Amino acid sequence: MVAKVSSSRAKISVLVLLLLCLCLIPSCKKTTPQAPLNIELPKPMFVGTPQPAQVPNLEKPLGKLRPPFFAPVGTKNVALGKPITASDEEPIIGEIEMITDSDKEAADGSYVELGPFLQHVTIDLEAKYEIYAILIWHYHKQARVYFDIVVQVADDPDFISNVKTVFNNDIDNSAGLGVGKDMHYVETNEGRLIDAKGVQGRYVRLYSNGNNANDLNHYIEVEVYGKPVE
Ligand SMILES: [Ca+2]
Ligand SMILES: [Ca+2]
Repeated sequence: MVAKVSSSRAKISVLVLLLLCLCLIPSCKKTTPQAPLNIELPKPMFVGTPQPAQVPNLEKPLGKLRPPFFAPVGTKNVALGKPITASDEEPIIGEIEMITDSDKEAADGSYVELGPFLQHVTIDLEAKYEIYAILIWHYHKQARVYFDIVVQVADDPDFISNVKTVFNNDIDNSAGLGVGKDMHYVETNEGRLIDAKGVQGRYVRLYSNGNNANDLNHYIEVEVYGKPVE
């Protein structure tokens, strides 16, 4: 009997030791210090998030401000003032350069209007970065939903090498880049924050294919939060 008790005690001790080890292992891993991104928002043009009717697969509004987004300390907007090209080289309104000029206001004179149907813009970050977040403001004067939003990161301007898709809400593959699982969403002054999870690349490309109000494609600003690849 005594022997039995002590052997089960030994078993319990081993178990406790094992659990202790398991608990301690994660704290041994080197963790990168994180900080919330410092995102400056433009003035809101409407209250709440009106939900346009007849948009399939539409995300429900959060009903409150977006919570802070944490990324490694030192992560900043590396798209500011960087060169940008577009599938529509002669926008109907504005200049392509306005997409990375830091002006995010909704007013006329702050947005670029690209032609109808599928269009894309490509930002050259001029070096390879670890990308943690991509923020997009298409248009926020009215509550709108843009279609076929696909965001990709690559090593080359032709998007052949090391292409990674970080967002895709093209539910029927009409853009030909694959069926996307992300949801449609209403544009607000908060812009859309895409969690890019530290993906590496130099070029960022954003597609869209009109919106629920018209066939045209608008951009106010795109920010790419990253850190240089060490
Ligand atoms: Ca701008
Ligand atoms: Ca589509």
